[in-house]
Amino acid sequence: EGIGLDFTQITLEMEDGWALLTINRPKVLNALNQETLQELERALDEVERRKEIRALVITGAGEKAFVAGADITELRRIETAGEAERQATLGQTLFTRLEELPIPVVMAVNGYALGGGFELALSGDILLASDQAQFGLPEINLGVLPGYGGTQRLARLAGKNTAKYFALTGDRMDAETAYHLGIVQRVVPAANLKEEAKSLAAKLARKAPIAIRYIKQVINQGSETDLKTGLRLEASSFGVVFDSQDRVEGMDAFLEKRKPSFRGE
Ligand code: CO8
Repeated sequence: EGIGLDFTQITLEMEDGWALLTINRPKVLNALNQETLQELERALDEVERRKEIRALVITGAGEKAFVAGADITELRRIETAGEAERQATLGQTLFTRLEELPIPVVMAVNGYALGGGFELALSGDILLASDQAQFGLPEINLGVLPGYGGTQRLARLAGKNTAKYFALTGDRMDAETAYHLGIVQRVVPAANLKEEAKSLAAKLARKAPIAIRYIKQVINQGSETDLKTGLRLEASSFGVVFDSQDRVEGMDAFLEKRKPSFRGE
């Protein structure tokens, strides 16, 4: 089922309890222009509005690319430093919103994830990569730097000097390397990527939504604080989640030797 049918740069489809968002500009390797970012924003509005959506998968159209970065044709037309800063901030805000979405976001990286495309992938919760995927921050080769969070998220995820290496050289890494650096959680043959993403999203969609939301939040916020603050956050969230009906259901189901049915209450 297609939802948000007036999109022209992306598609948003409702699956069984989860949604599939595809960046759909294959002729330019799904490069992100302003219109695409605006549609992404609207897609997130829709995803948050529809409570039946319990996981989101993001991928790129076509065989070759996930997203090959910001649209360089548009980038070239930016005239002032102020406008460049404004656009970087807009993109960052959108990717942070994605990162903070109360449902899990699976990035199904089906090919090139470069520049803004790598930065988009880095704002997801779980990265599945095709064995054909390539990651990189080639902004340096354009005489600029990553502007949608790449310098920050890659350094936090893979370490400072790993981030420096890739941002300074513009070198690309393959999926296997990204896996070993802890950037990607699983590498699968290209032909299986869709199926893998589908079954992962379906699995996540069956979990208890409140617990899912707090797990994401506690790990995200906790990784930005000291251990003691993070532990307090974990304990208080544990208390909040313990108050849910789904907690009763989960534990009863275990004791009654049946599958739980979580309702997000
Ligand atoms: N923007 C615009 N067009 C693109 C982009 C892009 N990022 N990437 C590819 N295309 C276009 C090509 O121009 C080409 O168009 P045409 O058919 O009209 O010639 C078409 O897509 C197919 O691409 P190629 O022919 O180049 O395909 P190849 O297989 O030869 O190469 C590559 C694939 C290696 C992925 C190559 O296309 C490439 O290097 N692309 C650019 C990658 C890049 O530099 N990305 C970083 C962009 S900058 C960025 O992301 C900054 C983010 C932060 C911005 C913050 C402020 C706004």
